Amino acid sequence: MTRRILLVNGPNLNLLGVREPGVYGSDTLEDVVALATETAAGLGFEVRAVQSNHEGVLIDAIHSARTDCEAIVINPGAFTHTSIALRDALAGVALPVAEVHLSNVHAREEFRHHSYVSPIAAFVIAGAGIQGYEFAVHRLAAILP
Ligand code: CA2
Repeated sequence: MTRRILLVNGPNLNLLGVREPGVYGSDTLEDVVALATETAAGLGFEVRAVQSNHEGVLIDAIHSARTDCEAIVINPGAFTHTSIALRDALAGVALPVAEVHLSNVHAREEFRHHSYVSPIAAFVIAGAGIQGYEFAVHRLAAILP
């Protein structure tokens, strides 16, 4: 059976590498997906990648993972700090969730310090740049049965 991880990237992450390289680095979203995909392949997993600027699209993608994915890696972008709906969707599918942030959100503005997602995440990685996605895939593979 195919073992699969859902990789979710939220709003504005399509701009990675294109704008604000000082904050988010010069790697692109394509690089993020390639890194996660290659890391997962080495551990026997496929990656299904979705990026959207629309909350409902992200929620639908999370719901769709319920039946055919074993875990979720998510950078919810700014929805981290605002979206109870996204958190409810993640909690609802009952898969292990890795919350990843490129930047160290705790060293930034106060409004980035709170995450609606963290309490339901298996673990959180912040400030490791795109390597955080690689760490997340490794850790998920280690904790999955
Ligand atoms: O550090 C992260 O990964 C964040 O999830 C990124 C979000 C931010 O709202 C969170 O607080 C922390 C923003 C993603 C926007 O990405 C851009 C990339 C390039 C240019 C502009 C935005």
